[in-house]
Amino acid sequence: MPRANETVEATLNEYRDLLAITSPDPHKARAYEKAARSIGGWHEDVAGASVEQLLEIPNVGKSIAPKVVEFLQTGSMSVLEELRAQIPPGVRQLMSIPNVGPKKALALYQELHVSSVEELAEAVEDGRVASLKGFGEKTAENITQGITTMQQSGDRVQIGVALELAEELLGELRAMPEVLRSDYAGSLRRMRETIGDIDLLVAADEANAPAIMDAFCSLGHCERVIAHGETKSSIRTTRGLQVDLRVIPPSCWGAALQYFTGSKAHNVKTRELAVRQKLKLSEYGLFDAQTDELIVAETEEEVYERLGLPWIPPTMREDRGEVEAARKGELPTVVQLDDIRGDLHTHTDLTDGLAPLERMLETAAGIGHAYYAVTDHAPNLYMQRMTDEKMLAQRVQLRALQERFPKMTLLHGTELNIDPDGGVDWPAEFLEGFDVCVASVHSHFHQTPEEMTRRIVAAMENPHVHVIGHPTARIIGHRPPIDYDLEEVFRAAARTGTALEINSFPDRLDLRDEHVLWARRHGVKFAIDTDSHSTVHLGFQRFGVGTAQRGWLTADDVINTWSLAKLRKFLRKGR
Ligand code: DGT
Ligand code: CA
Ligand code: CA
Ligand code: ZN
Repeated sequence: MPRANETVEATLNEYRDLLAITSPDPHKARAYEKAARSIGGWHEDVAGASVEQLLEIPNVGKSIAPKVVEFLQTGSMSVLEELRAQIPPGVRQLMSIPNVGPKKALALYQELHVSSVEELAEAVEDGRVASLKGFGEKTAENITQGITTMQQSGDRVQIGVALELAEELLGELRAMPEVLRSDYAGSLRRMRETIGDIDLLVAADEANAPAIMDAFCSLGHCERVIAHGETKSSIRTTRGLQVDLRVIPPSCWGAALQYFTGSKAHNVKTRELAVRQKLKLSEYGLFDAQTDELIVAETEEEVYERLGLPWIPPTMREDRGEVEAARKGELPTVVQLDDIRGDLHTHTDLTDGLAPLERMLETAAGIGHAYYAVTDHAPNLYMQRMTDEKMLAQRVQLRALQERFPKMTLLHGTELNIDPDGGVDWPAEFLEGFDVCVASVHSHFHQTPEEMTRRIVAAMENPHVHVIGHPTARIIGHRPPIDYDLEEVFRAAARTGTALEINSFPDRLDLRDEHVLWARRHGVKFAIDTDSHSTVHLGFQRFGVGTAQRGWLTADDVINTWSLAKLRKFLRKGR
């Protein structure tokens, strides 16, 4: 079951958006935004919580708590219903376009009667937006850019959302005794960063297929049945994502899993390989092309083996040379979640994290980390109000907590801000005191590519900077990656011994898979970190590991799979 926290977060965020449109007081909307984030990241499930219990959550005050209780008890909030009646849903959709805020959304609706992304695109096209008071050519151009950024992600959803839904659906299907095996296939199994639709497979006796299909089409998640067949059905879920379910005989489970995992390009390669061996590969199995006799079908391993290949991890099946490498016996053994020994980028409530230090440490220890770095924000991110004194006090606190965590070495770090010239927040003497420093771009996103390249290379040349955090600063569907010379930066990372982060947050996944693959060829090392701002984020490492696998990384390429001794040597950075 999903936690109630997520639905409360989504509801408060909707209310926040509508308030931002209608209320002249921006603080009010911001208060709801903070509360939404806090509840989303709160460690306990808020289902059935009382006002008193909710008041324990940071940023949840006397005005918000009763509204959340109302929502938890009745499934809606009367104040939200009132605003929903005033503002059509399309206006809120406009706000999800990068570069369109609440004021612009309202003006577009009131002046031009625009209430959908499509209508806005038209209004930009025919010049109505540019001639609107307070808009102009430049704004219209920015809006076009925003629409493009949004459309590039299309109707695809983030992997985090899709995986959670797939696991829930599989949970329900697995409760049926007729279901012998089940799994998800498609882009989700390959761990692509966004998912077009979820592909579920169930192995069952043919006679039971109709009952399974009926059950699937009447699940609580189902908003609309798109197709209801005997062995294949598709539904649209309440969260707007399509799910395909196929029921297959247990005897050809492996062949079906291989086929429906894809990618299409990978399948073309494996089918060609079959043809060259006078075989035929389909979702039903691997057959003799002449006699049509079935050779293997039950497991993926058998299918690959009969093709003359080792089993290829799903995350590598993108036709990026994996079939050729496998044939030559040169497929790398990619990093696994179990290989990860620690996290080198995390926050606490000393800056913008939600949980206090101790709670983060308890959760990290529960995951089984051998080392764990706390890297709160440095002072140049002014909003966070960091000071030297606060940072040093946290270090004392962390050192004192060490004895409570005998199996996990606590590292004191910080997340520095790379300024426009490549400098960072503190001088060398102060940086010397940290065990690990992550450095990230948090401002001035629009420098020229030349300036940006110089900036990042300069940061890497700093002997106290160990990891570049979220190297392209993209937010999937919201902010495009910053533009610089990747080749130059990858070379400098290898030369200076600076790791590049694979930020595991599902809307970042930064560096992205293709760039990881590219950087790896330069001998760059990586850190798969969560950038956790709450205890629930500490589990995101699976997404970072998926991205690393898609970039063909081995455990040796990833510094936080190393022993502490080896890691410490890397962190000395030749000093
Ligand atoms: P998505 O849903 O856009 O995120 O990406 P996929 O890869 O999940 O694509 P999808 O759902 O259309 O199909 C799932 C897998 O099924 C796909 O990776 C390969 C296989 N498949 C589907 N249709 C075809 C087809 O027409 N030919 C071949 N060779 N494979 C197909
Ligand atoms: Ca799919
Ligand atoms: Ca599909
Ligand atoms: Zn961070």
